[in-house]
Amino acid sequence: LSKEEMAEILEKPSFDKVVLGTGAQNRIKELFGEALSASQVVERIVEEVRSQGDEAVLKYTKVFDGADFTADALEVTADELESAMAGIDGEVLAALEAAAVNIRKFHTEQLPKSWFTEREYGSILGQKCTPLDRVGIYVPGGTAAYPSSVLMNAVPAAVAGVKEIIMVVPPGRDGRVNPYVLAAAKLAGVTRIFKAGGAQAVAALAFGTSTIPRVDKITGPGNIFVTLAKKAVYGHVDIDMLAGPSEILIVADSTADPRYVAADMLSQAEHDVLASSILVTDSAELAKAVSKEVDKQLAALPRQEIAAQAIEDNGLIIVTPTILEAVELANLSAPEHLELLTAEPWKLLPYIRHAGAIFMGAYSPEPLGDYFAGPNHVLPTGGTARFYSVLNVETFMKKTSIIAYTQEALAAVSSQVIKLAEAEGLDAHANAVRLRGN
Ligand code: HSO
Ligand code: ZN
Repeated sequence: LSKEEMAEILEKPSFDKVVLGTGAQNRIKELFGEALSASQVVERIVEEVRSQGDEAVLKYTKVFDGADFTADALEVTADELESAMAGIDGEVLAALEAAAVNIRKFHTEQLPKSWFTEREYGSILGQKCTPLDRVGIYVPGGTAAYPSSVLMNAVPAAVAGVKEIIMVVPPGRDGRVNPYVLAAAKLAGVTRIFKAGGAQAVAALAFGTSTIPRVDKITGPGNIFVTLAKKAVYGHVDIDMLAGPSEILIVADSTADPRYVAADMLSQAEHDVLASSILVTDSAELAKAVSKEVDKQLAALPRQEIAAQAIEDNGLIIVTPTILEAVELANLSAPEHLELLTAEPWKLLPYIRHAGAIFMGAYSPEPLGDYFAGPNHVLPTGGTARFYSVLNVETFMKKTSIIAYTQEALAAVSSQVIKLAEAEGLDAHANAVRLRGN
């Protein structure tokens, strides 16, 4: 196949082309009195929260989450946090703690340094790194309420030095939040937690309400409504990225164990019916064995319905003439997760240009990165690894330039600065330099 044909096969569904199911469409008609697209729904909710604050947040929390609150019950209390910590499985808590240690350690290595450099005549130039004041972390609800994602968002923010980390998470119908999510928030150093989700929570974080404070940046994954809401508020606040369904692409040669390949493909398939799992190999024999193995392992999975649908719709096995052509397809796909299950993965690494995270060799399965190794699991999807980075400490920081000239240093360049100002017709600019003499 040509490169263009391959690109078409590897193309992922775009988040702004998502067609809502008939159930959701009917619900929208019922709620808003007319048929609306997902982005129109989001636009309305964002505007309503912007103008009416808590009232709109509470209204949509009741409508979408089935939880009926007053504004003073939106925030998770210290008692609720304590009882969540006390009520969860001790071994899970210990594993979360160990994961948090690894994540903290890895992200501490990423801390950028402010720097200063000396130039002619005693002038100094520099770059100052500052954490954001207040950030908002979105955590999905329901079966996608992952404590690991709480750690992956909040720990880097804390390492960056962010003073206030505000978390939002949709409550269940009973008004409660998954206790493991609360425990992870406590471990990670989240400052305040609010029981709100969807576009209404994103809007509340972006514009602030009487109860929910306005933040400077919103990070974290969510469903299509959350993603569209982040897009809608971008510019009022910063956002991390527009995340879509999980993806894995495995480049494997004949030395790979088909059981490992199949298991790793299914690990992402079980996330979502829209997840994509792709194997690219130079071994036709491995391709056949993996195909068999996927069916076998799938049959034993509790989430087999979701995983089977994902494999059916977006599962692919591609056989290439050489392993370097397999790597080229990986670059074309720019997957969220790329596994190199080859005899010498380090030899392939220099050829990889586009991937969110790269997992090297047989003993670095993707779920190790999801939970424990330390690098972040909030990664670019949908081919956006071409231009987005993995969530990291600098996601929660910004850079400011420093310029410090001496009189002599300014005098040495003033005629040239004045020339440029004059060329742009900006005489006040020229004056500011001229006045200081030369
Ligand atoms: N693989 C997901 C993250 C995750 N996995 C959370 C398990 N829990 C991100 O692509
Ligand atoms: Zn995962």
